[in-house]
Amino acid sequence: MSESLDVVIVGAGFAGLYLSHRLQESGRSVKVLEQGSDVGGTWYWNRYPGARCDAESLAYSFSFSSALEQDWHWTERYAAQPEILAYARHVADRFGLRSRIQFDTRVVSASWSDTAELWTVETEAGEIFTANFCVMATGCLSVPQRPVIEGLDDFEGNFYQASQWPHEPVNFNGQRVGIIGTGSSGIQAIPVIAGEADHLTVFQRTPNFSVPAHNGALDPTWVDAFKANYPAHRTNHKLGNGSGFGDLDIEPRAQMIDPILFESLSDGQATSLLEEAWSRGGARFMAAIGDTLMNESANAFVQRFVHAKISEIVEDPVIAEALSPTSHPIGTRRICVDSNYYATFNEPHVRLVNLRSDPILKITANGVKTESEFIELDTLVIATGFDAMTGALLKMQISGREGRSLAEIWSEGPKTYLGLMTAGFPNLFMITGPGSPSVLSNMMVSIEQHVDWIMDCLSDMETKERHSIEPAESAQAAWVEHVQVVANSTLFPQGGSWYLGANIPGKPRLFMPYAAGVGPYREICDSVAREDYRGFDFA
Ligand code: N01
Repeated sequence: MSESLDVVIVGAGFAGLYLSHRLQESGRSVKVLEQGSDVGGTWYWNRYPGARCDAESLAYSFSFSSALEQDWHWTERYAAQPEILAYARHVADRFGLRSRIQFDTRVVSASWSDTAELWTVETEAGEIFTANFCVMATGCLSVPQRPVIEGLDDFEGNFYQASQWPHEPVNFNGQRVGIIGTGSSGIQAIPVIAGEADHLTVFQRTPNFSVPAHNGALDPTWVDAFKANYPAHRTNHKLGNGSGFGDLDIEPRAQMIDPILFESLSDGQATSLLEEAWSRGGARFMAAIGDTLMNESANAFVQRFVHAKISEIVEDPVIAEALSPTSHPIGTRRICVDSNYYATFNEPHVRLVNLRSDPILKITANGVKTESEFIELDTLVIATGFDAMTGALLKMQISGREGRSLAEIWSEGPKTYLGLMTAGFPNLFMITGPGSPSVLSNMMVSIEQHVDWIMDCLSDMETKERHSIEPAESAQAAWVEHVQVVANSTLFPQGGSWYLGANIPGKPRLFMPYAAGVGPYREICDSVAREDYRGFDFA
């Protein structure tokens, strides 16, 4: 039996929630298929100790309902995973979204019929849904990457993957714990695990740059004053030339701030800007000097500043050096935001194993064998990242016109127009897809922008009696090239990061997110719509 709908959405994270709300409001029939047992997407799965957002709570939240933004009380500057999940649940309940969501449902395929002009979406259980439109709200970091390490499956102790953490509490008391992976997840988890475990061994292959969060409880007076200006702040976040994280001063700043360029600063001035940003905390550290991600000298200066900070915090100079990244410009791998990460290595029961000088040979039933020693463990945690941006899409069998598969068409890297659609796949939208600011932005800003754009597009199609939309090959090719040109004008491609697919063996190397900033990107999308959806073909 199949169910026929206007729109099928895959994924009930924040993107799926907001889109289903807008569709429901517009009177369209919609079904959301979600593989988890609840809403929340990334915040449903990533329950590892210390998991919290690296965007500030007042910015990492929906703006579409002023009643919601006024009513919801964030307790901390950077909300922890349980609070963000509670927020997602609140949104689902408040807007009556649950009745349209089918949980515990994994989509295995989506195929377009050229004759019926419909999508057929099939689940693992064999259920079939047909719809005029299919929207992939599948998240950018939703397919965990399991490292290829000999013997990983042989470990007989407790084993956890950060991005698939159990729902029951995990207790590390009295245990010898090992953790592999020092990206954002590992850097958040390590201080918290160290607080419980008898002994913690951190297996680090590549050190990452991390800045202090200076997290803490939010001051209700500050929150009230900020919320009094919420619309202006939101406009600022959406239209600014940065990543949409925005300023969190009480008085909203100008939207387009002229960046302070490195060459206009003396070393002393540059250092004071960095000191101020370091003591304020958070990822906005990267914006202290406006061309840090464009100018190698600026970047090297900022790197040296952070190396000096690591040396100040970490007592053992050998460990400080091992923790200091030298393989990539700062910010070209996602900057981490931590609470006591570097200081954790001063604890006598915490050890760093530098896998560059002492690689893992294999994992055995009871520990990790490196080139120089055997480390016995009761518990092993892996925080080894994701098949980012394309992983969830390519895990499904998606086929478009003439049965051509997305995997085949993207075999040399993802090709999209605006990160919203792919040529040959009519009526298939992606939210925060490759080619849009996506993972380089505040996801809430980008999700709302994509959903609003899609809703306007659907209404326009209805008015003009158009049944299908897809990008023209030429517009798509020009966009793919533009995304690369923008990326190549920055230092990002030097990062060797998951932004490029570099963490997955065999994955094509292509810089996937659009690096020009959320404001300029929004302006492009809006101008495309104003010009009768320039670059799209309709049937
Ligand atoms: O994953 P990562 P993540 N042997 O890919 C190591 C978002 N996020 O889950 O660099 C040994 O960054 C790997 O080493 P290397 C955020 O956007 C946000 O931490 O490949 N080590 C690296 O150290 C973030 O960027 C938040 O040499 C191996 C680590 O595993 C993104 O998710 C919180 C290995 C993977 O780091 C991904 O972060 C968490 C091997 N075989 C995540 N394979 C917040 O909002 C991999 N590694 C704060």
